[in-house]
Amino acid sequence: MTTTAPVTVLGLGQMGSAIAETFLKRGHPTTVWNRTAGKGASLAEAGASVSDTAAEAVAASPLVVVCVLDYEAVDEVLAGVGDAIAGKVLVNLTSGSPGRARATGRWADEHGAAYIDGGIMADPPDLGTSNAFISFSGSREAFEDHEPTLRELGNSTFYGTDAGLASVEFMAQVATGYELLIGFLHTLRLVRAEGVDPAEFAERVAESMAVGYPPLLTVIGKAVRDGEFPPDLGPLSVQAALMDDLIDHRRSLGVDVTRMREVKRLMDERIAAGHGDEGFSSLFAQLGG
Ligand code: FVH
Repeated sequence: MTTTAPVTVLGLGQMGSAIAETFLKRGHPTTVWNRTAGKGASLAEAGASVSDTAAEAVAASPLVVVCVLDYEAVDEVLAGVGDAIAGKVLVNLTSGSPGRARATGRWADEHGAAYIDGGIMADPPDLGTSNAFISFSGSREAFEDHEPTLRELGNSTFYGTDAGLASVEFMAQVATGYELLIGFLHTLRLVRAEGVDPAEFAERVAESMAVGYPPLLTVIGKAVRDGEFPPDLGPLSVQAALMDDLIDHRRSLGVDVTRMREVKRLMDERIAAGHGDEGFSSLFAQLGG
């Protein structure tokens, strides 16, 4: 497979358009289709072939990338494609659950296509740059055959032949971000209520996180895998001593204390179980399962 292999892109929303644009810029003959006509105009000017139907677009290339809003949309698009997918490699970059990815993989299999699922962790303008991270899983053979083309989109990692694994990675990355960011938003209420500039505070947090969090995350991941918990962030017995003040401070300013209460409860439970010398990562053992 040369790096200028032909590609078809189904779905020309913000992300689908960025994908098609990236392929075009890197010299891949690119065929595009979108449910609503007209969205391919600027891509056509840049050299893309615009098809009237999804099935016609699929027929144009051995590699077919679909990136639409959700799995309801994927199902609709693929229903229109039908047997035209036979013999092709279908790469689905639409976000969704591992279960939906596996089901789409079975659909591809029943229709004679190889299936690769993917999760894009990037904003559309970052596609094709080193700021884009894409998880892939599914047919290893198809991934290896088309790896140079798929790598045009960004840093690409293949997670295994279970089609759901790319989505597991994507969902876990997205969830990590949301869990952290909702806590940050609540804390910005506290910061603002205390008369501190939220933008300046955010800059300071960005700096301290850039230094402290990468090694901490690595330590926590290893501790959870091995079931051995060092005193990361200090021993729980010391950390717990701050929790009442931390919760009271937030409550006094009308800031949400749900997550802080959870942290305190888990610390109390862990200490009561005789593990006060362990660190924050040891709260994992209190979460069950
Ligand atoms: N945009 C982003 O920042 C992110 C970042 C990380 C991952 N995603 C995922 O990418 C998928 C597509 O997102 P998008 O940003 O391209 O979304 P839109 O710009 O809203 O475009 C949606 C396209 O889906 C088409 N579509 C919707 N429903 C149907 C349907 N029933 N049948 C066929 N196509 C459908 C829509 O077509 P049209 O409305 O123009 O006719 C657009 O092409 C998504 O999974 C993100 O989570 C994006």
